[in-house]
Amino acid sequence: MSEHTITVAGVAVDARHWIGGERVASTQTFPDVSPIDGSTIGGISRGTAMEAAAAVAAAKAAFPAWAATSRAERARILHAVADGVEKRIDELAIVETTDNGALLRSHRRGVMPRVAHNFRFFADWLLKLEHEDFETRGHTNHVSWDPAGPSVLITPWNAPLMLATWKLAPALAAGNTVILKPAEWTPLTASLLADIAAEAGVPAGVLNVVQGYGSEIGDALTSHPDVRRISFTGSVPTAKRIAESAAANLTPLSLELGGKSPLLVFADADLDLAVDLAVEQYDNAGQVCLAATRFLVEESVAEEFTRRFVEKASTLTQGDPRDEATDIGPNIHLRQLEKIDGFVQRAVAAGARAVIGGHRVAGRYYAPTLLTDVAQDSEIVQEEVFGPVLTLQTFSTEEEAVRLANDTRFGLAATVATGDPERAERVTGQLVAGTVWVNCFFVRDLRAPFGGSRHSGVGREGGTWSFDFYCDLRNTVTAPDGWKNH
Ligand code: TXE
Repeated sequence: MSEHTITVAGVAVDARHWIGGERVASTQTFPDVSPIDGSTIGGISRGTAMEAAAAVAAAKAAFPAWAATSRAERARILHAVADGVEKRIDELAIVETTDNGALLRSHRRGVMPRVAHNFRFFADWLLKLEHEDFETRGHTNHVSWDPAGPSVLITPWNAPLMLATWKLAPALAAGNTVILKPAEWTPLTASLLADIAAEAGVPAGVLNVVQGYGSEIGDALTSHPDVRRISFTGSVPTAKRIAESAAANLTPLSLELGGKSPLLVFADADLDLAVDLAVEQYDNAGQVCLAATRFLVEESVAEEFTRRFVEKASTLTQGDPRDEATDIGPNIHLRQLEKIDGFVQRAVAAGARAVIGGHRVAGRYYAPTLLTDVAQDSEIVQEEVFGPVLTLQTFSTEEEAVRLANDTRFGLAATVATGDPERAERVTGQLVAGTVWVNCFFVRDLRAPFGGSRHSGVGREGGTWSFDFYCDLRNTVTAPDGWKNH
């Protein structure tokens, strides 16, 4: 333990950066605040351009050896990281909950086991990564995946370790070295992961973690000429700033951004299922990029759907995310709460009706809200709120449902509830969305592509698509009997 150790629910977390296999402190710190009660957890090293440069230099120095490490050895080390995560699931879960306010029971049973799985999945996928050879007039075209180099990963606070490891696992598997910058609201689990990775045998400089405000350390990372890839999950305005900064070096970008996804409920749907899917949208206090926040319900069942939704939503328990019985925890910080409430109050002033909620509750919580009487072109229908605020509109034809569903600048996901397989096929084929769920929600196989269109992002993550991004693909063409001519 050092003076830089923060103890969170009995777990020791180092508040410094992790650069080149060493803990590095900045001269200044920033406060890390728990959304559960607003208490200060501790002071975290506040990185600047200096630490950014040091981390990129460490990643650059470590790259040749890691890239040359055999696939089998890289996979073995990543499985060891997964083992380390599994051993510390309870610690990671309580630290993450204290830091971001999401449910402890979800972190324990769902999220942290999936964090371990992310490492196992990409380690195993690496070993299977192959492409068929192409023949052209007797010449062989052989495709290979060469690691691209130091990669900057910038991640948000709503699912910190989960989203970081979606990027980290394939980047490391591919043979890249990494500089991970977690959100300033949730710095802790990335620091624990640095410890776990070091114990698992990830060499010094292969994984670097830097902490700080995006506005202070971000540009130095994203504009650095030695950075070969940038992967970002966060907001649209920040994505645009990063794209501008990366343009100086034409650094390839992967951008996973927000959404305003629809849930289409047709009259032929199993209404109980549709209501279950709808209530699920309050998960993580609505701070989920994929959330289906716009309910589009066929007119003839709208009243019944609303009645059952209100009945079910009123059974949700809001409170301390560490309690087993809690369904909805706090929102991340006061600024976010003010932002959420601003959206709701402006919508109400414009004529919306709060069927439930529509106001803050004590502390950092927002009452689960459903708004009706909202216009398609209104702010509340067009903009991502990132809180427990849902809207309901009705439609009378399938064409109208599709038109409303596609009528935002986003294209991340869509959910369709229908009992008619032909309708499902027709409708899903017309939706602009990277993921479309039919009579289900949030299920995803890591082999499948994940990402959004339009302002929801650029590129796809998952399976081979992740390796395509983190690698420079090379085609080696060999002449027939090429060796005889030399
Ligand atoms: O995001 P930011 P914020 C949406 C959601 C939310 C809004 C604002 O609507 O209300 O964004 O959240 C880093 N260079 N989503 O302000 O700023 C920052 O430090 C480099 C949706 O927290 O995008 C953090 O690590 N990095 C989303 C990360 O970017 C910079 C999840 C995300 O922060 C930077 C989160 C810069 N100039 C928010 N400025 C999703 N897609 O799930 C900031 N950062």
